[in-house]
Amino acid sequence: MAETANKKSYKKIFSQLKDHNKWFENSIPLIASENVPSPAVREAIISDFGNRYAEGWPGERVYAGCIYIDEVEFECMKLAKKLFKAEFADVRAISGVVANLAIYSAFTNPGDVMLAPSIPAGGHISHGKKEHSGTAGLVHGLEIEFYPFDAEEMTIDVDKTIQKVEELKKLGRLPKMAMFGGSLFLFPHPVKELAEFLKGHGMHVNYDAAHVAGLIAGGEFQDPLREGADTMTMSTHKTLFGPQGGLVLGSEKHGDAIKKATFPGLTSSHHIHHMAAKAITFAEALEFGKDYAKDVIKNAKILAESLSGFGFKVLGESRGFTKSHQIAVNVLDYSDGGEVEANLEKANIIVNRQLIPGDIKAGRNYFHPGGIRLGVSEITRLGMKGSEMKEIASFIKQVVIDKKDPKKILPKVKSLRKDFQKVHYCFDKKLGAYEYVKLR
Ligand code: DSN
Repeated sequence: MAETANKKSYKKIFSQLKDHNKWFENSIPLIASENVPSPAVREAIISDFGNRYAEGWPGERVYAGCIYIDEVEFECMKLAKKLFKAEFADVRAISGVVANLAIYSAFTNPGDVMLAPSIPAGGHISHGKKEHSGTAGLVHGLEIEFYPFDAEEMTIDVDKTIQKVEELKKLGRLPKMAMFGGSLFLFPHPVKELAEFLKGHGMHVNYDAAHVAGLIAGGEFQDPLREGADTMTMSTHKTLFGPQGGLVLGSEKHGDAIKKATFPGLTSSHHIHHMAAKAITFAEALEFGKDYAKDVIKNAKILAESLSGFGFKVLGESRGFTKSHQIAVNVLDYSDGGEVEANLEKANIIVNRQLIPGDIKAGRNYFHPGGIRLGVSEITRLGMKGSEMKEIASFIKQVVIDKKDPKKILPKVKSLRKDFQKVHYCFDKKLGAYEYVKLR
């Protein structure tokens, strides 16, 4: 009998899934918001937990069948609290965006003003205005005021923020929430310097640690909950090397509002297989996170210095380029971020184009911004160190500055990748980082 169109689609999907894994086995993945999970995390993700509902809080579910799920979720919360030294953890947000929405819902009302970083200054779409379809504006009806940003220092300007808040107060637009953190995140944000002032003006201070959660957990970035943030949100799959998901942390007094916002407010299923995988991640981060965070920051610095040495305009130069997993490069001397992203991809070097300070004023847009963003979380996890960072910088230089045919760089990329096929900083390393698992 001839193969049906349905069967053809079915087979094609599997062959594309396999091709994707093969491609990543032979690539240099530098997307700063991504990472590769451990084999243990992958095992939890395919468990039967993913087929169940467990609405509510562990021990108070609205479904039967949750005996083991409850035990894992209690353990997950315990590990999250230990990892981030937090009194309260809600591990149910299914993403960083949902974690932020939980905070907006718990501590603000539609129409309130929120202070947040703009996108070219590193803000995330979930902090954004309604007219940009940002979650805060579009979904929760918040009005957004941007922090003044110091493009030289690549961080929020403290003095100008204080002035801006005073001005907003006079205009009757005092924010109810201040959001720190974001997506382009090279240096710690001034939480210590501003939290007391902002809270003194009645603001709830949240820190979005999506990008830097693994560095905070490893004790190698800033420590927002000690520096004055009321709550901290994050996704669990960037520098924190877990499954895609979210996490909300705070103190006991914030617990009730966060719990209600998360369920029934924002989740029905909280993707319980991912919850179990988060628990595994927290245990691995407690065990290996310090070394990992140190190595990530070291690698980022070496990659940034090497790129700068080749003549690239790496942002944050006056402060040593980066204190996180990220590097931002202004590529306007060569073309634009969109073209650079596409050319590097042809050499299996995966980066993303990036709006950088000054882009919007200069009329550049997200498709053709002035920069690219690189992150070393994933290649560090694969065991790469300083000499590989230097080699990668040279590949990027050959494609972008020397304008060599990316196809000529491709074999060099593949050859570099040969020795880096396992996940490090985890308990069990048997399965290859991108090894395809067939269950059929
Ligand atoms: N859009 C992602 C980033 O790359 O920062 C985060 O959600």
